[in-house]
Amino acid sequence: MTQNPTQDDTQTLAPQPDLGRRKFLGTSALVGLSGAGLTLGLSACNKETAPTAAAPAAKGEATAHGPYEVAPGKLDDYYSFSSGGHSGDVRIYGLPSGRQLKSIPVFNTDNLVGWGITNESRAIMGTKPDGSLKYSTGDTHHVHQTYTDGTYDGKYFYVNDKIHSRLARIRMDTMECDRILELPNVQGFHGTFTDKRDPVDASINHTTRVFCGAEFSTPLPNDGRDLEDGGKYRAMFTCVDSESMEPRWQVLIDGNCDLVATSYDGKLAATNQYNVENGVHYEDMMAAEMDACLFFNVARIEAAVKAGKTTTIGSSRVPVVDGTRAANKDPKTALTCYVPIPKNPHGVNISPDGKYYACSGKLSPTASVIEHELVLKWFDGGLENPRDAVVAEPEIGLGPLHTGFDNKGNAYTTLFLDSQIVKWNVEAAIKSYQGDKSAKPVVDRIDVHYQPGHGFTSMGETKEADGRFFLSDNKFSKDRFLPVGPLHPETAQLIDISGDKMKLVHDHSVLSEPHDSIIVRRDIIKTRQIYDLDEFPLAVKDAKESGVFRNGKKVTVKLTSQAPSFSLREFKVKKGDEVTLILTNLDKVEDLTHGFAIPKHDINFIVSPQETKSVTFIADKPGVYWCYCTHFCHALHLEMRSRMIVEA
Ligand code: RUQ
Ligand code: CUA
Ligand code: CA
Repeated sequence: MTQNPTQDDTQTLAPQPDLGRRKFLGTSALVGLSGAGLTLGLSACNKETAPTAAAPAAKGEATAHGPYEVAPGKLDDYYSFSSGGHSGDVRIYGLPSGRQLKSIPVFNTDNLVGWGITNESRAIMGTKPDGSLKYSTGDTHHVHQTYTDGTYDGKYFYVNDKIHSRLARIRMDTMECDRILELPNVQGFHGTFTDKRDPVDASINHTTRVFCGAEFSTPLPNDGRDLEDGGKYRAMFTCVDSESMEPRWQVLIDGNCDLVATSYDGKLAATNQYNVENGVHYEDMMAAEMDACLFFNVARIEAAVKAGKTTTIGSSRVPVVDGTRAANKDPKTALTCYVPIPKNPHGVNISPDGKYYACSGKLSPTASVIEHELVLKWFDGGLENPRDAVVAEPEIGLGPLHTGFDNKGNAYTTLFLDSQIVKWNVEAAIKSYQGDKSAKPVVDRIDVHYQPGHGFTSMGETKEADGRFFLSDNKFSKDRFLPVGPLHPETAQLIDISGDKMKLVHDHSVLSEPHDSIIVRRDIIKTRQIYDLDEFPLAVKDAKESGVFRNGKKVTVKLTSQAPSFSLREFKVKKGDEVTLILTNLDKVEDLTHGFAIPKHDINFIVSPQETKSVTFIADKPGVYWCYCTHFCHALHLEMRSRMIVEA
């Protein structure tokens, strides 16, 4: 293999596939998609049937690795923050290396750090009256960071839980979840996006809202009424305050929400809708030839909320405005605009210049390009038909899902069924739509392995899109890694998009099941390596404060850690005591984390430098229990223990 990636020929421009032959899968072809669609999906893995791409690319050969290698001791150029799907966590990777750096527990419980075990994490996750966790499962799909001036500011990022309709916030200085909110009256909270500025107040040029789209419709309120009457099921779009993490308002809509995008001027939020039919069964959801991309006029909605044109649902106090078609017929007062899009679209992404939304067809081989200014024009009464906001609809391949952008006007869309990434030029697509036969929207294609879901460009969801890398998160890895049993890892494939032709750089395995990711320049992220004792109300600030403090059956044990010992060599409690143990790590040295495990009491957590955590448990078994440091910290790590004596 050549050492010079520019001489590598694996990325030969593929012939344009015969889209006419496979054009616009008709409804009849799609009935029974669960069978046919899956067959289509998997058959695209077969080399015999895989369309396009010259032979070397079909083999999935990477270009020479050298120029992209992150040598020992060198740091990656980018962070990638990636949702972990139904693992319930979020992962951090370095790019271009693909090295996994961290898993941040969010909706899952985690032994490594004690998430779901410590009192502090349980308070964030939420508990039932009996003290047990309200939920211990979650499904993270979409991650989006806070913005200032149209680019990332490194403050927070947010991730959704589709199972229980929760939004979590992760602070980026410590890379830990600090808040979780459960949205009222919605199910299947799927797409989410931070806003980029305020639509009205020009001085607010940073994120203050997080938008949340509900994919599933339910009776409202969902308290046992209208169980069988699918016609009464409704979905809502929710706006959450990014600081207080309280819901600000909700919009009752027709159809459903899927992915969410926000405009750079703060005026619009968008969601693609694959179920304008409001069908309960999937055949119904595929009935219409056109679904929609739904736009929300943020300023008008907030004015309506202020004016009290709202209702509430069930016991929720969150104001709800009416965004249905029937209530929004006059564009000049409308809160919502439904732009028709073929067919069961998936994914809506805004270009870094803020001008265009790309909404992929999924069951149509097209991407629809919607011009931002034309949607605003419709809201001003200057555009008769919302469909006229569509300025291009190039045929790009089968099963288009998500689109990333570079800094040169090109879009990169994942093609699930074709197992490809297609590069297409937005302006060429617009010209072609206007009838210019010489305009060729599709510029390049590259095979990926296999069936990509999301794809992301470096900094591509900011105005600082840099056009260096595209990451394809693939849903099937099949033969790309050593076999590890029936459950395969997923593949992430890094593609160099800096030249005319895309170049596969490498595969890295990712644990199931990543969904979305953002690729962030490393200089934006400023983390802390050491906590501040004062952040923790319970901190044991001096080893001399250690001890056992009894209040009836409730006992508080305070101790500190300093390598290689805990401040209490032993502590005594009585059988049946409710013990709250508070541990502060007084070590100040970077990377000097201690662990604390209590055998037979299911306690295990860590404390990083200057951090305090607490746990509460019942000491219900008389005996001696060697509490020990679980996290390798010192030459005498094994000796770092404390003896819990439970007296009968
Ligand atoms: S969705 S594979 Cu959960 Cu992000 Cu499109
Ligand atoms: Cu402290 Cu290991
Ligand atoms: Ca549909």
